[in-house]
Parts: sequence; structure tokens; C-alpha cells
Amino acid sequence: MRFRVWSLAFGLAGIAVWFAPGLRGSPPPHDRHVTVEASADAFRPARIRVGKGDRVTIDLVATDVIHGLYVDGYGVAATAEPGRPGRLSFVADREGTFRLRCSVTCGPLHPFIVGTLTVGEGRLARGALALLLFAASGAVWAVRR
Ligand SMILES: [Cu+2]
Repeated sequence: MRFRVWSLAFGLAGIAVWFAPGLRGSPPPHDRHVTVEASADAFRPARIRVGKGDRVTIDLVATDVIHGLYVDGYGVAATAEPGRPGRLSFVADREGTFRLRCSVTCGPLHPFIVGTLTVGEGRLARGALALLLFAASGAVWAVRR
């Protein structure tokens, strides 16, 4: 009987995590500060991940020549030259994956200086937690038999 209650509790908790809007892994907005290094062939890091609603500040550091960073979908840009970092700031209020690209023609590899900004609500983490709870529910049920 006790096992059945636990099994039911884990199962219901899993369903709640999966469906409840309040539990959808949407943490309060953070200030996110990222330094991106731009060189002749790449942004480092090339992938930035933030939460929806976060206030994002990107400091762009140029290692060799003048580079730019433009965030598609948000329409914000910064330019940096060696020794003179650039900065851009915005609120990540739109979900999705947006392209980052160099906005200054800087050399032969300029078209390849790209990256992505992913603005999400951490769906993967929520799904993993829900699956864990479902699994726990199944495990408790199996042990009981
Ligand atoms: Cu460039």
C-alpha cells in the first residue's frame, strides 16, 4: 500500500512538472555577462545560451583586427578593435536560436565568423526531471510487485 502511494505520488509529480506552466523551468531573469573573443576565423565561444528574459551583456574582444558582432533577430551590434573592446546589451525576450555574425569585413574568413545565441526556458531540464519522476514511479511500482 505504501509503495502504491509513492508510485502514484512520483507519477503525479512527473505529470505536474511536465504540464504545469508555473513549473516549466522558467527561472527568474538573470544578468548574463559573456565575453566573446573574435579572431580571424571564429567567435569564442561560438555558442551562447541564455534564459528568456535575461539581460544579456556581451563584451566583444578583438584579438587581431577590427571585428563586429551582430545578433540576428535582435538587431543589436558591437564593434571591437584590438585593445578596445565593444559592448552590446539587450533583454533576451524572444525565444529561439539566433545567428551571431561578424559585422565588419575583416578578412578572408570573415563569412565563417558566426555563432548562435539560444534563448530558451530550459525545456530539456524540465523534460529530464519529468522523465526521472516517471521512472521513479515505475521503479516503485516494480519493486512493490
Ligand atoms: Cu568579419
